[in-house]
Amino acid sequence: MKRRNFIKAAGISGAGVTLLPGTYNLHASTFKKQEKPTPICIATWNFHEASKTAGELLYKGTSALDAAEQGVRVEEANLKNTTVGNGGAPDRDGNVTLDACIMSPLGECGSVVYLKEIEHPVSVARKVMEETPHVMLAGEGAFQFAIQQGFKPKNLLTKESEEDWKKWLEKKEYKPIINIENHDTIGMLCLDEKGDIAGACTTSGLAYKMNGRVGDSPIIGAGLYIDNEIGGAVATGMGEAIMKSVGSFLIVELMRQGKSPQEACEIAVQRIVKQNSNYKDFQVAFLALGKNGEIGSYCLHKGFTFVKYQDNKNTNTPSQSYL
Ligand code: SD4
Repeated sequence: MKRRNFIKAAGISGAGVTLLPGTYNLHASTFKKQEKPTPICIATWNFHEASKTAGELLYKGTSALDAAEQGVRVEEANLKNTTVGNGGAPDRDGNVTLDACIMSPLGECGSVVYLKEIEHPVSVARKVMEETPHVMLAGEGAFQFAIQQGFKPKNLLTKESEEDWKKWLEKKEYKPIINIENHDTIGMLCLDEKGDIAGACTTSGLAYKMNGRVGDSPIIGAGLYIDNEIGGAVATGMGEAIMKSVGSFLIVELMRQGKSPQEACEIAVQRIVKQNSNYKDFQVAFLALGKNGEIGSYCLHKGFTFVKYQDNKNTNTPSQSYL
């Protein structure tokens, strides 16, 4: 929806802001609900290999949880993806620090933040979920836990990423560019044969972020949320804006109230617009999947696409945008 229409629909005039709930003029869904959906994997951006890996597993009867973990691991290992796992862009001090989370159909979740030297943070997050009484482990503690669990440490800073970082250091200009850099976080939602939904999200975060910065991707409710009675949602883009809106949780709760996945994603983006006067300067995008197989996606700026694997094929779909 264009800003002008949104302002009209939301009852915003001049300095006075009166939000009229339920009056948004929202798009119809591109993907309709299905009577009995066959397994589906959807993922942010154009990660065909990752969605094919997860999708094929789903069609072999693998659980949504296993498929989501295996799917996002493809991007964690992909050296060409400089926003996830091995080969991820470092922070401004040269550290590659990874954030990831995973959530099961039972509502269990695990998360790691500021994890160094471990190629597959999503699998460490899963171990946190399954082997500890906690939800989130950070930094050195997360690393020690990973080592105890048998993960092998590895240098994740590739020669290319190091060269790019050194080039960046010449000017030290911190300005994430919409859809150009930092846009390859993978968030994935899987619906399996039994009709259960799980998801995972993994990233190295914003390139050249401050040392210690953590974004939305490992935060349950912000970067990812699953409620197996309703559906799931994942996010990508400027983590600070997504965290402020607890976007993925918001989407699932809107779906619980009867909004379609598409409507829910649009309302979440509109919430971010309302909360951030500088919304033109960054990208956010959401992806949602209902229990009935219905899909929604919406982003702030044009340029976000998502991939869906269903019935033996991948399709890539450009998302509708607010601007
Ligand atoms: C973050 N949301 O750390 C992540 C970045 C991202 O595609 O999604 N990039 O803020």
